[in-house]
Parts: sequence; C-alpha cells; structure tokens
Amino acid sequence: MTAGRRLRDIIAREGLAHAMAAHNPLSARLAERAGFHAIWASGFELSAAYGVPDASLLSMTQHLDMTRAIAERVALPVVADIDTGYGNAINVMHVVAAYGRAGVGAVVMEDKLFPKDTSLLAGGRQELVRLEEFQGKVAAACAARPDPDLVVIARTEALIAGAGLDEALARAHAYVAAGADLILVHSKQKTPAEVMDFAARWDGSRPIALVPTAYPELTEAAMKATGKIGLVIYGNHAIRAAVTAMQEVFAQIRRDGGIAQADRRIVSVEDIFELQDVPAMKAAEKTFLR
Ligand code: SPV
Ligand code: MG
Repeated sequence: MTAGRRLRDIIAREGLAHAMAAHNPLSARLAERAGFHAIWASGFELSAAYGVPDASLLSMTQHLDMTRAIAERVALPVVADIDTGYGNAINVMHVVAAYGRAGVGAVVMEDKLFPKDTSLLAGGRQELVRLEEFQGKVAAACAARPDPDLVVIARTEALIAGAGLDEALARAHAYVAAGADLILVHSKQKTPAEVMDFAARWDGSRPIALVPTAYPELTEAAMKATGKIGLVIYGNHAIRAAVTAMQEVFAQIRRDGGIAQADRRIVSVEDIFELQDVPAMKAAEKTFLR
C-alpha cells in the first residue's frame, strides 16, 4: 500500500491524524516509536538544522534528499513540506513528481511568494501569490503526482499575511476546486480563536490541517470535536527538544569540566546502536559473512 493510501486510511479511521516534525531519519524514528501517525518533513526544522533561516535558502534537493532518507527509515507516511513549490506551476510538477518518487504520502504547498519568509516570525515578509496562480499550482501538483493517492495539501497563509478570514475561506474554497485534498490554514495568533472561527465557517468539503505552534493549548480532543480537522502537524518540536537537550548537556559538561555527570542524563551509546539497527546488522553478519 502506498504512503498516500496509508495516510488517507489513518485520517478516515482516526478522524484526526497527528504528524510530528523531523529534521533527519533519527528524529523521525523517535517520533515513530512515540506513536505518531505520520512524519512532518519540516522546512523550518531542516533549515534550523543547517543553521540558516527558513526563507527559501535551502535548495529543493537538500530538502528532498533528507525527506527521502526519512521515508526510507520509517514505516509511517511522510508529509513533505514543499514550501511554495520552488517556483511556478511547472516547477511544482517537477517537485511533486520527485517527492512522489521518494515515497512521501503527502505534500504541503503554501500560497506565498517565492522566496518565502517563515510564517511565525514577527515582522516577517508575508506576501501571497494571486489566488488563480496558486489554483494552477494546486492543479499542477495533482496532475503530476505519480500515485493518485498522494495527498495534496494546499496551505493558505492568508491569516499569516493579515488578509483576514474571508480571504482565507475564499482561497480554501478555490484550492479545493483546483483539486486539493486537505486545506492547511496557518495562524500566528496566540489563541485558537482564529482557526476555530475558520473551522466553524468551513463547509467541511475537505478536512482541515492545523499547525498549532502559536496556540499550543488547542488539544487534539478539541480539534476532533469540530468534526472538520483531519490533520494536526506539530511543526518544530523535534528540533526544539533537541536544542533544549543539547544546551543542558553541553552546559553541564563545561560546568563540570568532564562528562561524568552529563553521562547519567543522556541515553547510552547502546541505545543509539539500537536506533541504528545495529542488532539487525549483527544478525545479518552471522548469516552472510563467510
Ligand atoms: C514548517 O515546519 O516548516 C512549517 C510550519 O512550515 S511553520 O514553521 O510554522 O511555518
Ligand atoms: Mg515550512
């Protein structure tokens, strides 16, 4: 079964699918073990992992290579963040075909101008492309997907750009008309009120996807209760957790002038071997090394 089919089945079965961000296969494997339904191949996380702003600075190839590596190392469907689609509708066809071949279950494409700026940045450049242009890009994504079940998620940044709820709803309807399977509506308001208003006014023709980074108090139970939200993406909790842990451990080692105390707080080298599937390699050695 393709990753797209599996993602569709999870949404149908669970009502709400939850995806955890990852910036490499190891973080994706940890998310898989924690019980998430899907992996969010986040542009923000990968940009941060490279130490650069999430502003269309990484190439498609950099993101695609990491996304492919993730998809190869987890059984979960991967939801790929393709930003603005790296250009116009023709670029989008090339991009979606390549991500489809890499085995992702979904692509998320946003209606901002290339080069984009990251959504949650105070004072960020948030310029939308024309609605018709983005409809063409959504239709191009649908036409180019190598698997008809690959989920095409159209993301409107209308609320992020300050264009208001009416504009967000108009764009969402237009993107569904162009073929979108889900609508991601992003918001940087500190409460869920804005996205809940969107959900209340949404016709439910396609499920909504949310990234609740800015309004973390919105629970999965509350999302499910709307009956309209089909996917929640935890957009940056892998990289933030990694930074928290590294800061604490690095500081301790500098404080102590050695690793003895820090060693007790972190997983063992054997735990990492296990995450690398070393035991399976050792078993294969017994069979095949002669
Ligand atoms: C990402 O994780 O790359 C996203 C979500 O697109 S956000 O950073 O909130 O824009
Ligand atoms: Mg992104």
